[in-house]
Amino acid sequence: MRIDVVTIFPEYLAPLDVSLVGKACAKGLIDVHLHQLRDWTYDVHKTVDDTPYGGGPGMVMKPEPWGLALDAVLERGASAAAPVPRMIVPTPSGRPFTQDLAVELADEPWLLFAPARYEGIDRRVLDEAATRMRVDEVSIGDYVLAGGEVAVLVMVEAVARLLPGVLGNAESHRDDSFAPGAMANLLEGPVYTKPAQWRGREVPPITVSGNHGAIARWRRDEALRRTAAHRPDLIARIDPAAVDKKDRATLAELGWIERDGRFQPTDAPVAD
Ligand code: JF5
Repeated sequence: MRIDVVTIFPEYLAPLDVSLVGKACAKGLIDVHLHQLRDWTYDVHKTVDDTPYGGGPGMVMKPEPWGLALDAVLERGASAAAPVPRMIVPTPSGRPFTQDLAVELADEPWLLFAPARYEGIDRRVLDEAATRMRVDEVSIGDYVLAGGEVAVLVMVEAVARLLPGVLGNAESHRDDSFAPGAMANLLEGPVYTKPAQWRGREVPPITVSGNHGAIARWRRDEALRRTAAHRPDLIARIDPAAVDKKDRATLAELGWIERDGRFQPTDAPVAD
């Protein structure tokens, strides 16, 4: 997979040389190209921002450097296997970045990230780019960053670990929270390793029982408990048909009962 990033802070993307993504690059599984947006400015100050039309606080990224940068990257990166990239623009007002979107992006041969600074990029840049390639504005969460670079790091790491050959067997991802499977859409419960006793604390005896059926059952209960505590929205999305008797009992103990075909808090008002 080829990944291009156009940014005024390429140094901010230095972590892409480290750890999992760094190793994937070293193995030739990912080919990262960082570009300095200011290389496509032609004034002495290398200006990339200007005041917003209509007034208001902050600055907006000027269209001309972005237009030239995108022209150059599209030309330089094009290959028979990947004639155009899929462009991703991080912004709090984008569509949510989810594991499903990471899986979709992991299937693309070429990604082009355009992280903004200031109040964002002149809209015409995205509108024109969208006539040449698929463009998605994507949010990594409901908070505001100083710029999109950190969001690019997040997305590249989430995508990279899904590429064939990036993860070793030991770190395989089939049991991830949000990955498809039996625990789909449940958060993972606690994990333990040796020593079995540490600072007077024992691991839960079930985890060393050797009873793999009972361990799987316990893990599922712990997953339900954590999900109910931290992400009640995910409990509300559980398909009641995917739930066994013990799940149902655990959910009831946690204050969730099935009503009108979905799980709801025991004390939720009754719909009429
Ligand atoms: C950005 C305008 C882009 O702050 C973010 C962000 C938050 N969640 N996902 C992305 O991106 C930087 C800030 C303001 C455009």
